[in-house]
Amino acid sequence: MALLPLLLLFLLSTLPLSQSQWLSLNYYKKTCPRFEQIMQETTTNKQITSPTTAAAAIRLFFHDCLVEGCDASVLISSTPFNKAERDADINLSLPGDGFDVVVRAKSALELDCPGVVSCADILAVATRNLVSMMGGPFYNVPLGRRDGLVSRASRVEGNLPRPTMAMTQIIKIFESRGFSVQEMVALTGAHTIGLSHCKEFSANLYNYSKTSESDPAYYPKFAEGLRNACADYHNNPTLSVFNDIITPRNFDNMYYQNLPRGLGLLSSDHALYSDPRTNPFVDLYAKNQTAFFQAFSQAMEKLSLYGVKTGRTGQIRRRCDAFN
Ligand code: HEM
Ligand SMILES: *[C@@H]1O[C@H](CO)[C@@H](O)[C@H](O)[C@H]1NC(C)=O
Ligand SMILES: *[C@@H]1O[C@H](CO)[C@@H](O)[C@H](O)[C@H]1NC(C)=O
Ligand SMILES: CC(=O)N[C@H]1CO[C@H](CO)[C@@H](O)[C@@H]1O
Repeated sequence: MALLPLLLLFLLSTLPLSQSQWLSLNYYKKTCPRFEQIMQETTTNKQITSPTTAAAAIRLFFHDCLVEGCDASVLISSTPFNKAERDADINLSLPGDGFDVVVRAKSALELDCPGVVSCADILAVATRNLVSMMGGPFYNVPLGRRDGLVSRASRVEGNLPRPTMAMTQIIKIFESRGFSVQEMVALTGAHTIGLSHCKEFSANLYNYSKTSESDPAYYPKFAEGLRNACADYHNNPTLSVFNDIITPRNFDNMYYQNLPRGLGLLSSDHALYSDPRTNPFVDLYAKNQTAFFQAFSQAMEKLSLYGVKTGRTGQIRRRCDAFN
């Protein structure tokens, strides 16, 4: 009698086989034993020669995962027949170093174990390695993602957060993918490193309102510094500013400490502090870096499993920028 419910439970638990059950930490142990070592060497060398790589790769990974899942769809180049994800307007600023670290790792891995390692796994592990190289936490990245078969610029808009979006809309983008407000706040702590181009926040600097040249959410001296730094941004669109001006090269919790001081850069950064739904988590992570690192690790591992392709829904690309 007690067997029946047990059997049912067993059947139910095997039915909706979640994708992440296909993944495992030692997925390449037999097929590509030097995977971890090659990834470590490639990410370290690349970061030492190009220190902007870490931030570039983290943002690239985030954009990859939110559109079609973590399946390297963002790495595909456009063809005359398909305008790919990376050529959506929002990517204009996805920096080359993020793509390059993946290409380098793929080349090295193809020499060692051809046709085995997916570009999606490479991007996920490169991101993890670079986070911890910058002083951030180390977290597990289960492996076995396959590379996606779809990459379309038209699927990008609305699926990625923009600094000008209302907090309700940003929260919706994350919640519709199963990420809580707290997880969203923790993930956005990635703005503790990297850059933003002036055009992303210039509307808050110049002619902000009738009564104020810049957004009063900025500490006045910081606003003045930003206005100077970005003065020529119309002529020079490459002008950019550190997301965390206090410790731009350390992965720490300074991003959250900056926000109450008016040292946030993007409007969405300011909103994270001013919105009552997100403010308690900003407060928590500003006070306690351990709590931030734990939350960031868990949320990044969860993000790395989002929309993962397995079996026939994906392939192992020969080149990361083209479907086979
Ligand atoms: C809450 C919503 C978010 C918004 C509105 C947002 C928006 C932006 C914008 C506009 C930039 C500047 C891009 C540029 O000018 O080059 C940026 C940079 C960056 N973002 Fe976000 N972001 C968000 C969340 C995230 C998340 C969740 C992550 C990662 C887990 C992330 C990682 C990064 C990184 C690392 C950079 C620096 C890139 C570099 O230096 O090349 N962001 N973000
Ligand atoms: C600010 O706005 C005013 C009126 O709308 C305009 O005349 C002026 O050129 C603007 N200044 C800048 C720096 O954009
Ligand atoms: C900081 O957070 C960690 C992890 O959540 C917790 O164990 C620790 O007690 C917190 N420290 C303080 C001072 O609140
Ligand atoms: C790096 C990159 O691919 N940038 C592209 C992003 O989108 C714009 C507009 O579609 C393209 O012109 C860029 O080349």
